Amino acid sequence: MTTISIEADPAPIEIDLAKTAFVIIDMQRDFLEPDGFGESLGNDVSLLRTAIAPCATMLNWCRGNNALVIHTREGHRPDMTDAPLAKVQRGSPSMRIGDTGPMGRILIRGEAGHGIVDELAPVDGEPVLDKPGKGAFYQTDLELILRNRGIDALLVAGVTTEVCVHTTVREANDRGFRCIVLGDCCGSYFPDFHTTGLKMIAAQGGIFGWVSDSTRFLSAAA
Ligand code: C5J
Repeated sequence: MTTISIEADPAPIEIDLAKTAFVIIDMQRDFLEPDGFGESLGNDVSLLRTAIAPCATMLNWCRGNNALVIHTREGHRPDMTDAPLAKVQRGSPSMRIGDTGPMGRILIRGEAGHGIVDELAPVDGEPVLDKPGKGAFYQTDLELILRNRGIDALLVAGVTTEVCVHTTVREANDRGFRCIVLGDCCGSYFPDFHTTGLKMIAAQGGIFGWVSDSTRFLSAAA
């Protein structure tokens, strides 16, 4: 057991590193790469790409210290039988899930855009969860994996802060996992949503969890 205390908002938090997993949400080409789906919708992907380097540093630490790393990808089966109509019909008719975008069919498993960016590519032994929804617990075996490994705290990273990161943190919090969201490892196309999204997690005494960053985590773990 190695217990560390991480500086965080609203207060420092103690975690046992043996019971902690690093969960990286949806760092997929379609959201992060120039020429991806996100950029084709007019978004500035550089706002998300700032999260890549801190995530890579965290990955490196986790791999060197035998910490559980879990990657998620948002997307659907090629026949889209797992995609609710209400989700598919959202947005502009020319840019919907399953349509052909700059890197293949949008949010469809197996397409180039659905893959995780090269800088954060999963390695053997790191579970990769394909999720049909925004939350990483919905219709996946994430909870089973975490319980089987005795995990009680999550270091959470990924995109976007206010959508899939937030949904996952809320789901995890309701299941009794303590979430420490690493703000510099997250990103949003809307800077004010990123800032407010992080504030919402730590507000009211940490209503959904704690907010810290990779620097504060790494200095606690050193
Ligand atoms: C994620 C989205 N990953 N914004 N998806 O946040 O649709």
